[in-house]
Amino acid sequence: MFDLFKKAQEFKMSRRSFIGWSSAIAATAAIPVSRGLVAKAEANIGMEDSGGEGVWKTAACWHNCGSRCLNKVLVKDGVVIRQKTDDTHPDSPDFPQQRGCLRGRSQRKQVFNADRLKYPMKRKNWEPGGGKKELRGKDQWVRISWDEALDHIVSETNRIKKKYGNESIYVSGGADIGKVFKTQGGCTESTGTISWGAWLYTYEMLGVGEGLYVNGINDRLDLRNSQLIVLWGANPAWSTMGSPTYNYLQAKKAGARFITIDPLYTDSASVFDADWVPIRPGTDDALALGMMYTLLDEDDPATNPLVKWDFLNKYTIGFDKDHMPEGADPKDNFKDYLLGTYDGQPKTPEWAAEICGVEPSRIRSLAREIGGTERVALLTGWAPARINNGEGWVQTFSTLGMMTGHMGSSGNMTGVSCWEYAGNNGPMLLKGGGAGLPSIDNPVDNLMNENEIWDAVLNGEFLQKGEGKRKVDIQFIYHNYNAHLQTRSSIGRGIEAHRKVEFVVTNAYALTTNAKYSDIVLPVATQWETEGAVKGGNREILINWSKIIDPLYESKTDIEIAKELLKKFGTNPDEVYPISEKQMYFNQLAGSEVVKENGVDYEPLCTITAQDIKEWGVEGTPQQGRIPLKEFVDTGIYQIPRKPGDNYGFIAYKDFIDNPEENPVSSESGKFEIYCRALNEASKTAFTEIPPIPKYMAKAEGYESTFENWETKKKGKYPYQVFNPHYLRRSHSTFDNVPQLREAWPNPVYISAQDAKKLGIKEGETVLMSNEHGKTIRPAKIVETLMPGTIALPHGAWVDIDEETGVDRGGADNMLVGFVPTGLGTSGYNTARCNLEKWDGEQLEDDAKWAQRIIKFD
Ligand SMILES: Nc1nc2c(c(=O)[nH]1)N[C@H]1C(S)=C(S)[C@@H](COP(=O)(O)OP(=O)(O)OC[C@H]3O[C@@H](n4cnc5c(=O)[nH]c(N)nc54)[C@H](O)[C@@H]3O)O[C@H]1N2
Ligand SMILES: Nc1nc2c(c(=O)[nH]1)N[C@H]1C(S)=C(S)[C@@H](COP(=O)(O)OP(=O)(O)OC[C@H]3O[C@@H](n4cnc5c(=O)[nH]c(N)nc54)[C@H](O)[C@@H]3O)O[C@H]1N2
Ligand code: SF4
Ligand SMILES: [Mo]
Repeated sequence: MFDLFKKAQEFKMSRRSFIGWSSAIAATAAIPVSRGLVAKAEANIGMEDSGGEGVWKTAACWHNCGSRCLNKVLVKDGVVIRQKTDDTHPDSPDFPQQRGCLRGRSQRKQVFNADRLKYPMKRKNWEPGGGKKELRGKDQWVRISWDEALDHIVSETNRIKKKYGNESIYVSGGADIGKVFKTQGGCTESTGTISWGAWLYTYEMLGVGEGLYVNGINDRLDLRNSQLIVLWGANPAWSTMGSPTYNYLQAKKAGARFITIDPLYTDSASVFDADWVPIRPGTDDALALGMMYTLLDEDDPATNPLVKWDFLNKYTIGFDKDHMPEGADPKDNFKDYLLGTYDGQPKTPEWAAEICGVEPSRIRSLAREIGGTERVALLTGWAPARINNGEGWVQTFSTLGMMTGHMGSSGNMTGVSCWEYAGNNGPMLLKGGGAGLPSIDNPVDNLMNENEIWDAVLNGEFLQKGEGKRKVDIQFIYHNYNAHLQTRSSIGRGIEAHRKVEFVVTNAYALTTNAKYSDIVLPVATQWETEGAVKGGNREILINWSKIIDPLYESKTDIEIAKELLKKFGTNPDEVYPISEKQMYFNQLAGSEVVKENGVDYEPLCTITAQDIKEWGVEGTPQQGRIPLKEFVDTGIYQIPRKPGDNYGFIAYKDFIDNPEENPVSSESGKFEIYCRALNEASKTAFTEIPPIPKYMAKAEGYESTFENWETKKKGKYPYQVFNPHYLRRSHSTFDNVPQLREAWPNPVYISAQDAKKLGIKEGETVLMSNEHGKTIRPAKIVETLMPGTIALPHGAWVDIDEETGVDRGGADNMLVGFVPTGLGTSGYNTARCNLEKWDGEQLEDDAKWAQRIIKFD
């Protein structure tokens, strides 16, 4: 997953001051964990808490934040008194420290938050069969014992299974609870394209993406060889904390120029002093087509070589009628589509401008810059693909890289730069070991697409991939280790679905949205309260965190809960967990590997002695590795120092480019497919048809749908486009309940100064965003740095619905995102539209001042 950022251009914000600012937020008083709230702190193996100075231990920062950093806590007398980040070695561009962000440094505020759930509880008006189901989300809570809670879960499971079958149990988030239900006859599960948007289901067929996780770009040191870096819908300064922003700055220092193509002038654009090309969400394919038309139009191999014909001819199929796959209609080639030979519409910059909002002259100059520069990094985040009908974006973006030949050589790359791989791709140089648990099959094969889950619950059918519609009658929802009601489309439909079924259970450590709408809630321990684990991040690091404290209050770890449930079901927990949690942790350490200096082979990371095994009290075999086990556990990180010219560099697609016959890509033809038969074919049994070549398509609930009449440009009921940048105060919904983070990063909705003026909205005034899916309010942050006509509603705020009006005051993005399954089933989070107006009710105060969700029992 990731790393960090630094240094500004315009603001002259230095790395130190930026980090210093975020750490200032976290640097508050020690958390009182006495009063019986916290049991004793566990010493690291071999590191005793002397009770004197205390001991620094590596604490988990385990969230899906797109990064992974080193976070340390000072434990003294069983109390966590301070946090710090990576100071294990001096910081340098080649060997950067893995520094934590404001969220990681506030981790103890989350672990010891006053809103931690203390006991198992049930909804007051719940009874077997559901009781007053309509009260879900607004009922009172009653404290119950673990025994009672588990008995209810087991008896309801058995009742529901008997009446409706195992298919009627939907376990969201899988993990340990999924395993339990798989041993009890199975359960329905779900799947989706969530993070990746349209990349997930398409990359293999198109032959791009280098196995997706490697996403088709080069490693960070090679980035320094790019002359031009285009960040196309990517904002590492917000969505990949850790080192990526710092790494990009090294490329800048080496001479690279930056362009960002984004509805928002981002902090990344500011830090990199980028030229900003504002664009409407979900219209990037139109821009790319307008650019490709320009390339074709202006290309002259002798005087102005903009199109890399050799590249197209050797490595791709489908560009023109002479390079079509067998069986395809030659008229279906991409070049003739661009020129409008058969459809009568050349995809000129003027045509594109009307859709994407970028001036035709800028479209032309962008094409010339990208086509006319020798070494270019075309980098996109996943956001522009997290749209309805998103497949066309993957096709157009990739084709632009092929046409300009910016693939497969030093300084040239076209692919996804995002999450833990932002600006730094290539095989992992370190690999964590497995826990050593058996895998458990699910006897039920229902897999609901997450772009229709709540509709499936309400309507009783879903599309089983590759097969067709299937009936389903979900009567039990068990949420574990996810925030589905919050993070999947259509919270409104989700709440309806939760109030329809007979039983809802959630494991949670605070009253999250999932938990709030449940019948029974089980308090789960955080990762600070588990044995420890090894976790990868960017390709150069492996992190190893230890147990900090025993589970708080009556909470139990995920595995303990699963084992207790198995016992109650009459299944021997050893079938699923034949080894202890400590053994699982040890296995991860013992199985961890590090690349050898040749950059190809791997060796064990840890040297383990018979004495180590005895001290740990586990089963194992002594082994020779790179560093002593104790050193890895005490340091908490192993990081490979890099230097230019080392053996760890990576150039995406290089093998294919060097020898395409020997090293074909993953597509049917073995070449990059501009014409992709397989994609078109797969879409015929999915939601909507996808053309085999990149073609512009108006997106469901996209820009065109903001008009009542496209010809006359009369706006419709929902004239504003709304999209969801991933936001620094939280990792999705996680951390949103931490008051200190709320204070540091208020959660406004960003609207453009032009729209604010038109609507008479003033800074800080509460505004209402509404559409047929829901309504939500937020204070307005008026900025000059946003594409007019668009609204940036930060992703992941905890929904907080007024039951009278149905209006959410939390600013939850998925109040406005509906279920519009398109293409192969991509979640279309960034294609939504709504009305925007002044809110005539009470003005919102800062949510940092809101009461926390602290449960009081009668
Ligand atoms: N509108 C809109 N929606 C989006 C997106 C968007 O951009 N716009 N982005 C999408 C993306 S990219 C993603 S990845 C998804 C993320 O979707 P989710 O994975 O559902 O989101 P999180 O908030 O990370 O949920 C993690 C949950 O697990 C809980 N948890 C944490 N640790 C533990 C533990 O040890 N045990 C248990 N049992 N629970 C734990 C946390 O409290 C939290 O409730 O959201 C997607 N949703
Ligand atoms: N702070 C924070 N960081 C995170 C996360 C988080 O919740 N919080 N989540 C992590 C996860 S799981 C993931 S998957 C990644 C996601 O990483 P990304 O998908 O890269 O992140 P986003 O913030 O959604 O979008 C990146 C940029 O794209 C822009 N954008 C949005 N829609 C469009 C569009 O249609 N066209 C163009 N050109 N630009 C667009 C946004 O304004 C934003 O500046 O982030 C990770 N990082
Ligand atoms: S939340 Fe993510 S980016 Fe922040 S410190 Fe933790 S691992 Fe690093
Ligand atoms: Mo994600």
